[in-house]
Amino acid sequence: MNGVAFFLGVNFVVAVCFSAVFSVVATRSRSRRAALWFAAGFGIASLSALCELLVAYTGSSKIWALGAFATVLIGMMLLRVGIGHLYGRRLDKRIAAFFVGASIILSYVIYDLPRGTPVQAFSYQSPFAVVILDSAFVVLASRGRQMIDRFLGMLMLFTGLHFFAKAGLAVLVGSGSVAKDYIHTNYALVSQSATAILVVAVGLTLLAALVLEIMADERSESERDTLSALPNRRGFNRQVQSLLDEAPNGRHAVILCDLDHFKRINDTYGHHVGDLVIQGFGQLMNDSAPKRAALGRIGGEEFAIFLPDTEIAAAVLFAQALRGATMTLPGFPESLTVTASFGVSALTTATGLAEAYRQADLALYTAKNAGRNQVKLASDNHLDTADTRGENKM
Ligand code: GH3
Ligand code: MG
Ligand code: MG
Repeated sequence: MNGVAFFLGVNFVVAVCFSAVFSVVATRSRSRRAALWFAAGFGIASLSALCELLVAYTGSSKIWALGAFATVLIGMMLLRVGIGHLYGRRLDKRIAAFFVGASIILSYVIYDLPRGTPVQAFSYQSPFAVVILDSAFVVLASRGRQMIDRFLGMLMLFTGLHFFAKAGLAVLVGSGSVAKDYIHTNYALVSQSATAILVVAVGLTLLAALVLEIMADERSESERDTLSALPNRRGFNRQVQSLLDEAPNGRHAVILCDLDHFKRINDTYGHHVGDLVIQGFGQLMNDSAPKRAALGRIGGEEFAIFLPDTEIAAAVLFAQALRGATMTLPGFPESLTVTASFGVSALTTATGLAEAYRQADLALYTAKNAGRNQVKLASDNHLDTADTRGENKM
């Protein structure tokens, strides 16, 4: 078997495999449309390898040569559409269709030109370069790029430019005097093997971008409590850790909070109303907490708040405001007043996280014992016994 035919076979199988994998990924991905466009792109582009073989081994070279050109270009354009979905820059379908149509006509026109001239070689390769370079710019110009996106952008930039290098090489070493000869040239061997490598690299990188996105979504799902819409204990702990990593020597505050007599609410009004209270309290926490705070539902009716770079007095004021707002949670029968108890502690480098939680928990316990619906402050190793019940006392 001719070496080029071998690479064409490899390219065909690789492109079909990517098409299949992207179809499967589409069933799990938030970016389902992008994955489906990638599947379609690789599927169509895989046909070009078959067309190249038909150019060499059948009588009607011209039609198959045009087919090879068109399928690669359409496949690339479909990748560009998918990239537009993934990176938030949609492609105008009419412009895309016009560009592909015009490029196919151009390739038809240049087919009979002497092969290996600069005009022929660059006219042939430029449409591929334009589509891939445009994709590269969409990726590189997108916001919130991660490492994988930067890598993809640079890889596509390189891939786009390599088409110009191919054109230069075709001019230098020749790509066969007629299309039928192409498959027997050294140029074809280099060109097809470079394509094989770049197709695999781009395909794997796109796949990695989608898989990383799926993993991030799964993690965020596994760290969220669906009832309160707050992070669960795992999500809360992770957020606290990243806030601590940002400011390891800062002075932070921890607030633990527990809804009062919640069992009684369930028993009197039903479990459904209990659920609505948890939902309402979660919403209240979300609405009233500072942007940088970490919030969490860490147990059935237990919640935690981590306030980074916050003095303890400010944390107590915040807890006090939250306590007041809890009593006016909207949407419940008048006979039902929801209250909550709070324990507040300071976290410094000397305290450590575990100790800060322990102290906040002790303070919460004291608030419960002191009659509930109040905020208690832990300071150092003893609890500050100031009764912070009521709006103005603290
Ligand atoms: P205290 O003031 O001492 O905290 O009394 P409490 O009744 O709130 O505390 P207790 O620990 O005795 O009961 C908590 C109740 O919270 C028991 C449990 O059934 C209920 N609970 C836990 N998770 C949920 C939930 O997701 N929905 C509902 N409706 N109830 C829940
Ligand atoms: Mg409770
Ligand atoms: Mg409890």
